[in-house]
Amino acid sequence: MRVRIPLLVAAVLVVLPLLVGACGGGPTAGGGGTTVVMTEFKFDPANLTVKRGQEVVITLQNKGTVVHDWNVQELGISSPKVQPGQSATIRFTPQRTGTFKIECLEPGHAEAGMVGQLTVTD
Ligand SMILES: [Cu+2]
Repeated sequence: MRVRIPLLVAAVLVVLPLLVGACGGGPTAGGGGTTVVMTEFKFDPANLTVKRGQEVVITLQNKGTVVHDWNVQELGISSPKVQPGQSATIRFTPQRTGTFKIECLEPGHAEAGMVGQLTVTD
């Protein structure tokens, strides 16, 4: 027993970080989604082109100092409000082709330039 317990502890210490590492790196690194960084007062990238009928996954990263959000009102797409330093992921499947306005709906932000364009193609 004196030998087995330290071995078990050692095994757990080796295996656990591997499991945690495997889970932690998965969806964001390899998911194929797009990341949009939000600051005062812009989206980076501001313009996105996507395919009609294909699910779009966008991770919104707020690297600014005030709350921001990401919306395409014409298509009924609204992100949650993202607090400074936080991220949120939104998913949608556009059903119409065209060019649509992206905007932050916090008061004054769109007017300050926090806008972009979502282009949906066939
Ligand atoms: Cu904003």
